[in-house]
Amino acid sequence: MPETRDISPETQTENPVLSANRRTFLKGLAGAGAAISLTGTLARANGEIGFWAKDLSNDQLIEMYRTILRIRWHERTQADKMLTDPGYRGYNHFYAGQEAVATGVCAALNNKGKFEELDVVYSTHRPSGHAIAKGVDLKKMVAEMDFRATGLNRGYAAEMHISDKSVGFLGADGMIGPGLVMAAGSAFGFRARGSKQVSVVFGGDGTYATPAFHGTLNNAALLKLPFIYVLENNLYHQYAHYSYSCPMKDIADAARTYRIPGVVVDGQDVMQVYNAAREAVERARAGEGPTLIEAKTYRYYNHWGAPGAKAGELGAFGYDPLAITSFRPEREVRAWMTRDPVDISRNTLIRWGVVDQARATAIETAVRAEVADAFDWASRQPLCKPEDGLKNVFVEGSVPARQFG
Ligand SMILES: Cc1ncc(C[n+]2csc(CCOP(=O)(O)OP(=O)(O)O)c2C)c(N)n1
Ligand SMILES: [Mg+2]
Repeated sequence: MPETRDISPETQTENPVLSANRRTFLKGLAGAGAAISLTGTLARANGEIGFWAKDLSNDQLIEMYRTILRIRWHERTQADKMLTDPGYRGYNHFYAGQEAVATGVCAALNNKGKFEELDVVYSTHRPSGHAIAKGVDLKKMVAEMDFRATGLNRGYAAEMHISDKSVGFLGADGMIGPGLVMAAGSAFGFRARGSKQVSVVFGGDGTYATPAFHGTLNNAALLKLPFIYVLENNLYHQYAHYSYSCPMKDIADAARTYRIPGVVVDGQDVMQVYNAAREAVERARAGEGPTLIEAKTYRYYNHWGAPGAKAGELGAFGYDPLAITSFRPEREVRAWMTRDPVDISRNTLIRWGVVDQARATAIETAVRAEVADAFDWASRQPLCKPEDGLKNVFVEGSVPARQFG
């Protein structure tokens, strides 16, 4: 059964396993060859989650830290642009605060190689973090969000429809729910072809009350599809708390209905997310069927755009006359910000002896420069032309009907 625990920042304690010095911990494990118990941190319906992060190389661990930073600085830079640059057309549903979820999940996937071998990710209306973690070209994504003709999707997609087949990022989706159905369709295709690929879909707490959630999990369970649903529970859908649409504290409990593993994970801790995702991926590749992962997390900005935010500062707070920012208490936002995914991942790497403070700072400086470069490059790209609006939308000529079978 999925573990139930209070994950509010006030009661959150650090994972005792991850808090231990990594080297000492690994030494202690040597020869034991035992399954590692993360009692009190993670559990799934039919057993404990493996501590997969211990197998990652220093380079892989640092790359996860870089990804978290890349997402964070993308969000901060774009929010500042929206607040200060009247000529900037871009917008976003900001992902800051949730970076460890996309990063930990995508680190467990195959993101490079031939399309027929890639694991695929379907995203939401809040896609920038998922896209960056899956490996899309940052410059082109930044250009796309500003409607540039050389953007990832030639400026046709902007934020809510970005996609990049070359890395298996099959697209953002403005609708709440249907992403699950499409992702399960890919998973069905993989199973039918005998491929080892895995299909992952991200979604929010707002999807629980949709028919797509229940229909998809039911069918994915019945058909044992290589399908993973990563539900990012950031407590709110738009401006309503999730308790308005879900009777359970842990949405992962729903997995019990469909007899699949339901995992609750601390979405602020990339190692925990990675462990849970890796376990689900192993299960899916082995033909054992789907997993529901519920990552408890929080977004620092508001539902959409940057109301309540100030340039140069992280997050959005306070009261505004349109009541867009006042749906959640400022102290709740600040409490969650004390468990910041950037800090948690940096501190873990330092504790494990993977980097020291100076190296961590140098990595962050380099990522900030990379993000600044991407925005600079994008700002010099040609804009879409209105007359091109209907190009690449309709197929010209006739398309022969084709029978599958
Ligand atoms: C089918 C559908 N209904 C309503 C909306 C409007 N809408 C956009 S985002 C959103 C809330 C989504 O909340 P959640 O799933 O928790 O994701 P979050 O925004 O918190 O990341 C709603 C209701 C929509 N896009 N699609
Ligand atoms: Mg939500």
